[in-house]
Amino acid sequence: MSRNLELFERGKKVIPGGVNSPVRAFGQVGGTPRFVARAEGAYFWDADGKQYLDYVGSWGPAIVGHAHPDVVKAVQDAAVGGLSFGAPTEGEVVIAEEICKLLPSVEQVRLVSSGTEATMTAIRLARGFTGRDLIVKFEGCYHGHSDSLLVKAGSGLLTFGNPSSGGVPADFTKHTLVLQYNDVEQLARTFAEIGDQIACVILEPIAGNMNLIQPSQEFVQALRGLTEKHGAVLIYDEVMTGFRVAKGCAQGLHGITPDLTTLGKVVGGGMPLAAFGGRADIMGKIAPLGTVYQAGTLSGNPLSVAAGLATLKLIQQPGFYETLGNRTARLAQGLAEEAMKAGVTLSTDSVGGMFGFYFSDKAPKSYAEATGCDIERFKRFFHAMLDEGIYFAPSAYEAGFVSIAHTDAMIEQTIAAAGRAFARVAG
Ligand code: KE4
Repeated sequence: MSRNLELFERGKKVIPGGVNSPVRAFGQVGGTPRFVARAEGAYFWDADGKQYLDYVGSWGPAIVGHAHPDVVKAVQDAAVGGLSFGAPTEGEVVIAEEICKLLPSVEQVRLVSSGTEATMTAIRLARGFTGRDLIVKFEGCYHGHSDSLLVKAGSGLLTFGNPSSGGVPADFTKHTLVLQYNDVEQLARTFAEIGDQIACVILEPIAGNMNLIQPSQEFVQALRGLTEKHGAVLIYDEVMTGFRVAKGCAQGLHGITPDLTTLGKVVGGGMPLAAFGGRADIMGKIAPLGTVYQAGTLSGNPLSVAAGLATLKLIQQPGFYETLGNRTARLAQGLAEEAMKAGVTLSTDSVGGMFGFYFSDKAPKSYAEATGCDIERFKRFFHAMLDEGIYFAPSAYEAGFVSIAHTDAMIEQTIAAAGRAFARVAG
């Protein structure tokens, strides 16, 4: 029996589903999850010692490659000085200054330990700042697992959310409006009708949780204009896109100044560090200054801050994003070329170090289009690539991630492997 299977069977006895986050269980693709024994650069080795080229990278954090010597040393050096104090440290000031330097829209920032905490608090802050209850999200966007965000579109014009998870009372989602990504007309109609009741709109500025879906410039411009006009707080949830798609994040690519931004993943370099920040007048409402409460035992802990600072230094090296973006674009192009050769219908897209591929004739622009892709063929392709030693996200509704450690040769090796995999799934 493979060690992966043995560990999975053992794990399921003591951990629900054998995993500590649902997507890791291979539920959509079937088969046995690969238990990572160790990772370095672009690779990880599973419990059976098999090597994989990793295009998940911990769902985004590993942008400089796994176990980068600078990041590991920074964490080791921090660890010998103590792991957590529950008291302020110099490093927290330094990384807050760094984030504010990199993101002009962020005048003040608060560190937390997960993206869920960051978005949950950003929404509470927007509600506290505006005195309004209603929030808006978009179908197919994921912002972590806080109750008011676990909603699916309701029926009817103003699609107030229905809980998408067990254990979430309807009362907890009745103030959450779910609109369609990239639907400018619905957005305008909604704001015309109830814009002055809306506390905030939270957006994945480049969606990565219904596969990669880019917004139209018209959509992001309309969203910024309408929120400004109606006094609603615009929250750019850049937990995934932050320092992933560009040094200036998605807001830099869009030329949009959001009121609040949430960060995670890359900003912590793989350690538990996330953040929310933005306009000083809004951030001034958070405790201990204001009445909006938020707290965290491990917020800003020295090891996460050390990993984050080391990572933020590495991504600012000259040419980092040009190289990363070119390699990612080459991967997307190569996948499309190989699929065409095999007669398989495939579209691809990429932004910075993030990519998506879709078994459909065009890149989806909405949740409905994303769910219309050929999932069965995706599953077969996923496993064919796993056989080739290439690890893509185990879900058709996730984006892929390239690190700076993925060399041109590795990208070409992946494209060649995809050619063989497409041939297996054609027809
Ligand atoms: P965490 O609580 O998982 O740190 O962050 C939640 C979150 C918030 N906002 C966005 C845009 C996110 O993508 C996420 C988490 N992303 C998923 C990837 N689809 C994490 C992977 C998982 O759930 O295991």
